Amino acid sequence: MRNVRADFPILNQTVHGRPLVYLDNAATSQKPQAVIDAQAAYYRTINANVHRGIHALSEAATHAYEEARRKVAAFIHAPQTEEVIFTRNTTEGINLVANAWGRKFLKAGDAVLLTVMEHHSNLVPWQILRDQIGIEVRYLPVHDDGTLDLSDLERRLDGVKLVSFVHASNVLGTINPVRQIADAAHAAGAVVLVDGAQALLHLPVDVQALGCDFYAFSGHKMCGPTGIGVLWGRLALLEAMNPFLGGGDMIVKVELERVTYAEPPAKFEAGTPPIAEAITLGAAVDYLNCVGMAEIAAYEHDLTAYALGKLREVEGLRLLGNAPERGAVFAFTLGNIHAHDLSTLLDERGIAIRAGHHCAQPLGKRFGVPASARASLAFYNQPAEVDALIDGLHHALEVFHVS
Ligand code: C6P
Repeated sequence: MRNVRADFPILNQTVHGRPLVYLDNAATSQKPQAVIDAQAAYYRTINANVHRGIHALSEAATHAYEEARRKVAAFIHAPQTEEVIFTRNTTEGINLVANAWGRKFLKAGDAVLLTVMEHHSNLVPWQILRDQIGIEVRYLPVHDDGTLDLSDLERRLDGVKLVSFVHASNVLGTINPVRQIADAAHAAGAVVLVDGAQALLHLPVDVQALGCDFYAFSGHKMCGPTGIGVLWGRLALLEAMNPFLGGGDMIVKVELERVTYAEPPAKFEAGTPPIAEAITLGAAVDYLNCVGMAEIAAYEHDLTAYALGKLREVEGLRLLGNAPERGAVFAFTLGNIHAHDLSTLLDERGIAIRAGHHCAQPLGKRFGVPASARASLAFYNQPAEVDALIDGLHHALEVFHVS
């Protein structure tokens, strides 16, 4: 893993005169040179619109775009390539399900089950449906250690049509038991959507083994570019759903009186798609395959253990969540130092972390912490960067005279 660092040119710089220590990977990941090159190569050589022109460039762009879809499908072990829909990001994937599935199959009084550890992107779309069509929104509680409270799952599933929850928490680091929840949800007749935003960079993901029906994620959080995401869904569900956005490329025939929609995935990709971004996401998948997801997971497992040990030694540090199954995401408070002050002090040392509510305000409320600091690691981080963070935290304690 020491060698992979050289693949990321952005990491080789100083910030405020110090070597950059980038520990904000849950917000967005950095991009290897191969990915940066892939986007430039697309624009340099085959830039054209897809699925439209009968000319060499358009055919090359269409081929590369569809090849990217095949790469993504293989990466997540999707049974069929047509089940991979390109979106803008995780948020759009969840909104797609809420609108195209939810508005067709949910009616007033139907329940959806979420959890208290969701990112706003998996809360607000359902709250909009609650406010607009009268569905009930329920929440699985979270234990003090940051695991989901599944003790009453069967009862909570009564009357539930859809269960939607995060694979890996962007605050607690918790990795949820997707299969267990999906099996229980299916036994209760519910459809299962998983928010995989924080998983793809860190774990091998197999949607068939997870047993879910939909899985949403973002390209920018897995070494790919911004502006591209993926919604995977079981073909039968995608076929039964309403379209999401209407326009070009998602139709077979348009007459003034009627319209015939295309089959998935085209049905959900109205308008000119993010072509360069999708192709570049394909390059990110190639890169991650090359490093190896199993190797990444093993490396991060050790790095997580190292970081946890060091963080626990810092006096006055309160870590949010302590789940046995967890990733390298550490949200914490330090004495009574405000997270924003902490982040500013660390930034002066070239250390990038996130501070605030991390777009999970109900979770912050659950832990009585409206704002926390968060360090999130990736496979290109090293133990020495954890040490730099720990030094920075001791410095903050001195500056704020916290003993
Ligand atoms: N979390 C973070 O700093 P988008 O913005 O659509 O690419 O991803 C949304 C999203 C959904 N679910 C989870 C679990 C997430 O962590 C995120 C994005 C970033 O934690 C930015 S708020």
